Amino acid sequence: MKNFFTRLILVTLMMIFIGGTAQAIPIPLRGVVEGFYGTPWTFADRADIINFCRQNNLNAYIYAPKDDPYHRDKWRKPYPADKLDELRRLVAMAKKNNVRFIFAISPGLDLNYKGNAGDADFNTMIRKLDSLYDIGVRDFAIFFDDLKDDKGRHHEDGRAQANFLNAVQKNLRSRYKDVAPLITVPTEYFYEDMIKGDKVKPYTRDFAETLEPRIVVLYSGRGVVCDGITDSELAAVNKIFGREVGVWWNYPVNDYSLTPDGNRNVKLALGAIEKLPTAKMTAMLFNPMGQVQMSKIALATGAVYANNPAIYDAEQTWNRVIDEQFGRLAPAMKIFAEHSRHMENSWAKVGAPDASEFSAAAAIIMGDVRRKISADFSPLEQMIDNMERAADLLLKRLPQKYLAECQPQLEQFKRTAHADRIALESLKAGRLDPQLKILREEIAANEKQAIVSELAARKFIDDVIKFFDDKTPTKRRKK
Ligand code: LTM
Repeated sequence: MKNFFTRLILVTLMMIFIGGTAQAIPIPLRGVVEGFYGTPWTFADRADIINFCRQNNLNAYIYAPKDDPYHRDKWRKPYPADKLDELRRLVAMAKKNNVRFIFAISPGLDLNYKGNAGDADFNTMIRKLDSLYDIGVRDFAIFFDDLKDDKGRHHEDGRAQANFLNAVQKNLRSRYKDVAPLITVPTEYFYEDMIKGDKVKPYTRDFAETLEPRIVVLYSGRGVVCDGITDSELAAVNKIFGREVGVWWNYPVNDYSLTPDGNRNVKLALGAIEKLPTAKMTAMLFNPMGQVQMSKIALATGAVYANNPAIYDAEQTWNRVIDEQFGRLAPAMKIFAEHSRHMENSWAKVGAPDASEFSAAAAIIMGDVRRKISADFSPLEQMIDNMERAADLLLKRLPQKYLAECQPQLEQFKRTAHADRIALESLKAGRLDPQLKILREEIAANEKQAIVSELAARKFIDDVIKFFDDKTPTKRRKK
């Protein structure tokens, strides 16, 4: 009997859940942190993103552009009147849209903690934050990320930083009753940097022990840019800091997608937010790309996640938000975006693999031709047709506000699809079309502006060239 009742309760709970009547549990603080390197967003971009936050039930925007000098390099300097006025208008807009405008400052590059210089810096900080309080800001953040030297070391004192934060919070909250608890990012802001062996490193230990319990700590996961956060990873960091920490999530940010000559943002991160915790947490902030419009695919999926992590389905949400954002161009945008969602370099790895169906189909064909068995080229041929058509359509019909952010990548996508076709034709004919090497050079030259599908569609070109090169005696090979 007891068993029967237990099952009845379980089934009822499941029915409530499946019936969609289960209460969604949103992450309390959820939104966008403009925290990337490179040209900061414009006033219009920020106004647009505040509106986007409201539409997507995100309730926070953190102002933290690394390359706003008044935010970081010259944090002591007051904002000039015109900049302050822009901020005032954004704060008012955010308030109207029920979005918390969180003003962040990053003083760590040269902040003094001790003696007269320490007192002077503390007072300068309070004056600066007061100037933002006066234009309506009620939420403040002080960040200490990215303070490492060339050798990857930092010389920060966790206790001094935490004492500084505690004192700022005490000062603000003693004078202003309507200021929210501070938000911070420590210098060791990813798990692997907080731990040595099985011990918490001294900086993190001191910072965590000293920090006033209401101050909100954000961290970025196992690494700076990493492939998800599990509930147990989050729990381990909660334990270190003795509070529920929040997450600064580095997707879709692409400021680290650089070319050797220093071009930034060359690959677009157009995938879904994925692999994030379902356990209760206090804050989730997504760091976007400089390309504000193209960031909205990932950000909209992030909004769905943050509003109900327990039932979030990344793939389904990604399809839905692209339908909503691109209407009749959505099918083409999905084809393009699928080839531009994985971000990876020596220290970063995030986002679903690019075009996994393409890679799978290409791998089957390469396997067959290597084993000299007759290959079915049609699935890949169909995909390449679709890629070329999608690129043409988007280049022709995409509204200017999007094209301005993704034209080089679309053109590169078109080039890549065309080269894929020549590669496939070469395999079919059993001989390398000499055009293919020329096309590969063209793609390589354009990677200074745009990278697309480097581990899928572009890799296929390299694989095919290598396949023929391996068959050809070295003397007869053309470059
Ligand atoms: O992630 C954090 C906390 N800080 C910086 C960001 O400003 C930057 O945008 C990302 C991605 O490069 N990496 C960081 O370390």
